[in-house]
Amino acid sequence: MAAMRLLHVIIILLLLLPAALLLVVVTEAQLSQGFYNATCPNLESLVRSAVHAKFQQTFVTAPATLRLFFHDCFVRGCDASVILASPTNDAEKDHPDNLSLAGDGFDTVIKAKAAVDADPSCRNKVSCADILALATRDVVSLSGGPSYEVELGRRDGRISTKASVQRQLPQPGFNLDQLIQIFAFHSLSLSLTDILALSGSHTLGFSHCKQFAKRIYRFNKTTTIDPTLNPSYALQLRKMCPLNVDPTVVVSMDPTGPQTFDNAYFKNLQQGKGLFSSDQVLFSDPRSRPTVDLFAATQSAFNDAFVAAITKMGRVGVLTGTQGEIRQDCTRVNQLFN
Ligand code: HEM
Ligand SMILES: *[C@@H]1O[C@H](CO)[C@@H](O)[C@H](O)[C@H]1NC(C)=O
Ligand SMILES: *[C@@H]1O[C@H](CO)[C@@H](O)[C@H](O)[C@H]1NC(C)=O
Ligand SMILES: CC(=O)N[C@H]1CO[C@H](CO)[C@@H](O)[C@@H]1O
Repeated sequence: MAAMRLLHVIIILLLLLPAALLLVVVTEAQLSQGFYNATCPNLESLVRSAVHAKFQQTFVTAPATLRLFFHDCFVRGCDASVILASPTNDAEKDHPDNLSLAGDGFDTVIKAKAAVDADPSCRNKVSCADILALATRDVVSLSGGPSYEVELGRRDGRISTKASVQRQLPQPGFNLDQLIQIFAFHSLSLSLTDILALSGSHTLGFSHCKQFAKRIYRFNKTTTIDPTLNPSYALQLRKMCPLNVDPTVVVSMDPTGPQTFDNAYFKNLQQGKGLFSSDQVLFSDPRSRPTVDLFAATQSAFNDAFVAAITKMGRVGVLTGTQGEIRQDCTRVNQLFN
């Protein structure tokens, strides 16, 4: 009889075990808004003033930081691995895709980290990954976009490889199926609405000519200009990006202005003025066109979707708890003996 009862208890425990394990995994992976409330109560204002100072020096701070956060999250998760420098030029930032990563994004994080660490209560307590997430929120709102609460508690990664960049970032020539696939690949399966809202980031910043040269010079064997491109916009682009243009030349991704975070991106798509195929396809494809129309018509619908999507993106592959480390210098992993 006692043996039977013991068996029952064991069976019940075995049944509960997976649920208990799941709970541990789930709680471990969670970020929270008040994560540093006790350890670094002034964190948000310290980051905000450092970012603001940098933004006043150069507007490029905004697009550079926003894109840096995207690249960080998409390659190995939001763990600031994109900021690590490699003595052998073999880190994520050494991949050719980094040409777009203007140095000002890196500099923003480094300056904000210095401001945070200058406060004795915060010193070496806040991850570079969280500082990048906060700085991203700040540049979006400084550029006229929405302001939002940022979830915190990320830890910094110790690994950064050039090779990991290749398959993880979307390319400007992607069609909708390829975009859906690569965004879904990132564990939290970012939805089609998330893809649209995050692509709205292309309301800010610049692109090098080579990213879309194919669309204006040699679309395919029989067609020179991509027929989904507005013809007068195509000619404008050819003027700004003549053949054999200096590879450092950049053009605004939003022809109505690269400095304001607004829904102009979606209005541009309606007029055939999406700079990349991966932008224009969001309007050409009937699956996403209704959402483009909604975001073009209603700024607040775009803002709300953007906040939801960037919050989701900020959870991709994060290290939490005792994983990773709190990097002391954002550009290098902590030395074990120092
Ligand atoms: C949907 C797939 C995406 C593709 C194919 C893509 C591709 C690109 C490319 C090729 C550039 C220009 C790089 C250069 O030549 O300088 C660029 C710029 C930029 N992207 Fe994206 N991107 C995508 C999604 C995103 C997302 C999700 C974000 C942010 C959440 C983002 C933010 C930016 C920003 C802000 C810039 C301007 C950078 C600057 O001016 O320094 N992009 N993107
Ligand atoms: C952290 O502090 C903020 C601002 O004081 C407050 O709104 C929030 O509720 C706090 N969160 C936690 C989890 O303590
Ligand atoms: C080139 O693109 C045009 C426009 O999309 C299309 O009609 C044509 O069939 C394509 N030609 C080739 C050879 O792929
Ligand atoms: C900001 C940054 O790290 N840029 C590097 C990008 O990659 C090229 C080589 O592909 C380096 O020369 C840049 O320094």
